[in-house]
Amino acid sequence: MRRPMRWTMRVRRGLLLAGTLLLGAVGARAQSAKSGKIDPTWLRADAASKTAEFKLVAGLTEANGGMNFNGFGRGGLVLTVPRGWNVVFHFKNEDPNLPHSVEVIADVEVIPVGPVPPAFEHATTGRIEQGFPTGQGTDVRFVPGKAGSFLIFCAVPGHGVAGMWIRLAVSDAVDKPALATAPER
Ligand SMILES: [Cu+2]
Repeated sequence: MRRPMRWTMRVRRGLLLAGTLLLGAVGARAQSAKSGKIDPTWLRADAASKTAEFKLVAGLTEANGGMNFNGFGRGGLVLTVPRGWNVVFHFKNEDPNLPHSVEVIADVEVIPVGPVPPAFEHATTGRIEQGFPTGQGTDVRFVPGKAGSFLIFCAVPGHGVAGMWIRLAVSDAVDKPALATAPER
């Protein structure tokens, strides 16, 4: 009678340990999912001057090996702006490992490997192929003159294809800018 009891205890202990490890793994996943959250301070709108200012951070989190904007990739974040507003991206690269850049491009089925012409005049950080090193950035100012859906894309070769792009929606149907999450593509 003793031996089976002890065996049962051992199995129980083992199951308990496995359960604890599993719970730990689930907890870590939940935490990383939680980091993909919109911070309301990222977007500032001024209706009088029709200006939308967006804090756009490359490599904000470790998601996708740092190849993310504000922790999002593959279209998981959508900035909507009214057509004809002044759009300002306060771009900064906080990725400790990789250089990054930004340009607004047409919404295409096949994500480009590297730089393509921007969808709007001045809608680019410049240095788009080599990118900005860690801790550096620039302001991007442009006026989206046509409504539609566009991509905010990192043009450093390979980054966009790896998922480093989010969305810009230019709309005639809204009177103020907004940020929202969306399903990743
Ligand atoms: Cu990049």
